[in-house]
Amino acid sequence: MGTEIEYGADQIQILEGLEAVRKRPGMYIGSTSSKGLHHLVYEIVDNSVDEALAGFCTVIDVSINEDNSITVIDNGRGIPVGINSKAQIPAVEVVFTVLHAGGKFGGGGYKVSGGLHGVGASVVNALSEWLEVTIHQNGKMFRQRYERGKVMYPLKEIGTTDHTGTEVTFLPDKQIFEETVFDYAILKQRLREMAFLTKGLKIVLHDRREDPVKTREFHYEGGIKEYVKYLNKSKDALYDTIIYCEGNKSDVDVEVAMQHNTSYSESCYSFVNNITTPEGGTHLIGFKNALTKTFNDYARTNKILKDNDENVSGEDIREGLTAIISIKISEPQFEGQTKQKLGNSEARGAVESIVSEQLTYFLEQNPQVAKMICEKAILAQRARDAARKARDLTRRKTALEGMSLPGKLADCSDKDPEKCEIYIVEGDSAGGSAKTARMRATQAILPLRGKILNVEKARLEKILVNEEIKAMITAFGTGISDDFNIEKLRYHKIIIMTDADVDGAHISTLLLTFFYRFMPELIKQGHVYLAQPPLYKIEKGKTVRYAYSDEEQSKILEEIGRDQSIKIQRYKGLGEMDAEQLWDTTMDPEHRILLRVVMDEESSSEVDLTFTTLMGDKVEPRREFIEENAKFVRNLDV
Ligand code: TTJ
Repeated sequence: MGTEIEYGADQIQILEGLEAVRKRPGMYIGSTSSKGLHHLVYEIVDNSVDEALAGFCTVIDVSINEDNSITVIDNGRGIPVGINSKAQIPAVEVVFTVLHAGGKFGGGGYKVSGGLHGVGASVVNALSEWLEVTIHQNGKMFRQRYERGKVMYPLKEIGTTDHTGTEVTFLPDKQIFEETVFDYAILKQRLREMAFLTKGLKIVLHDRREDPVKTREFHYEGGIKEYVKYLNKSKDALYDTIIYCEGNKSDVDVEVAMQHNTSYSESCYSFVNNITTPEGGTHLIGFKNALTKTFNDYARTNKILKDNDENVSGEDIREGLTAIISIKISEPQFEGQTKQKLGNSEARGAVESIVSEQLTYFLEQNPQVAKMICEKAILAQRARDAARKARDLTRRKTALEGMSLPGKLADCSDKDPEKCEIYIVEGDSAGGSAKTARMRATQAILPLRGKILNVEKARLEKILVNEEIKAMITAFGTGISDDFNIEKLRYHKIIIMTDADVDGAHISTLLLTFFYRFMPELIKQGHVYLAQPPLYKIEKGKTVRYAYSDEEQSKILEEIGRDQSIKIQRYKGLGEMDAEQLWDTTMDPEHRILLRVVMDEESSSEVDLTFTTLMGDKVEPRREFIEENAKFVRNLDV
């Protein structure tokens, strides 16, 4: 005999609210792709992080269960079970069934919230086939279960307990999400970041689909200082200490950690209430202003900069800098294209004054470190001036000044960038076949001679004298680094076409390193692709089929029937294909396969670290990375 649930006006309004979420999930979690699926976890975990920020939770335990449901357990005070006066139902039921009820429980403190600004637990509930919450509070255990947001039974007492906390298990709804298999690596990256940003909080992640269960624990008493150390692990630090500033001003909690390394790239990551702000904003501006002013003042006072020397620029001071800027603010205003840029003006002043004051003190107490940073900045300034001169040589001058496109570029005739694509081809022979094979109107070919420079360890002025790099900069038309202007891009598709072997993969990696370090917008705006030449040519009598993977080869062999007459060729290089085959298999927009290179904003610090680990000087971190990721490699050419 089930319990008849009375549907009063409120209950109907609640169901309509959650129905709205199920009708347009993208409005609440951004998308129903893998990104939206993983957002569900962050929405739930954020509540426990709030409890940690309030000082009541020290451990959050996250499990990917065998059925791909997620369990989150914290040792906080437990969601209140008392009747909410307004809704006349238990507070916990409000949290899971009333839209946007995810606001702060019991007021005060900061609420961290997922990338979509805390749509709360009720959205997760609406988008789950089922969700169960168990609360340990006042020596008693309580439980409630929902299915697609509908209450299955009133909150009930189910036993006694010797601790407090909240446990939530939910199974994402296959009717909503295209993909309901969680990616351990995605959750690992974000949970590690949350632990770095919440010093002292222990977050444990279990993958119970594995046997034995795979478990990782993230616990950083040093918080963002340990984050900087982690991001610098594949680089050589310029000095041992991690510079750290923290304080509160105009109701803004400010935390900054930074350390220079010997590289030439800048890796500054900013966060608001644990949300990453890849477009920066007022907190990042305040940080940069404080840095530039403090170092120039110090350099002048200590005669490192002479009176007639010009100031070092912000970029010069931030060359080789790894920094985390993390603020907590009660009413964040997000702006920008993807609402990931902070607008609150009080944040700029708060960060600027706290960093200026504490950094000035640090430099005075650590003159050797201060001197090293100033000298590196002055070197960077000189290199930048030299680069400017060298760069002016690569900027396409008007026809009058004679600077034209690189000789070896076979340009396309159409001038509309939207329609045009440029193939960066490894080797002159493949370049020759590509020039013959191409569609002249919209396909340009730029052959590269062998391996290009590894820019991971090079400053701008060094790469600007490299012929292959200059040719690409001139052909793309965008300029480079802080001169870069995406509006001037001459081709909307930049297609890397290399041999399907280890050398080809290495050249692709070198090209991606160059694009990422000196023209990141090309990748961020989705202009970079990898051509996929076929791995096998399968002939049986007159029939010729091409396979792009081992799996596809087996499928084709099943289809056409295996027998002695079959001839299989494993392509080692583009040069083994004539122009017609190259066109049919790899360049014809009707049939070719292109892999678009994408970069997920949420893991930008991880992408940066990956490039450094793979392309940088240090061998040990690279070996570890390869060991940890070798299992994901496909079609390895042995
Ligand atoms: C907030 O302040 C009043 C007493 O209750 C506190 C509270 O609700 N703490 C809390 C909520 N701890 N953990 C949660 C929570 C945990 C998970 C996994 C999911 C949700 C929606 C909330």
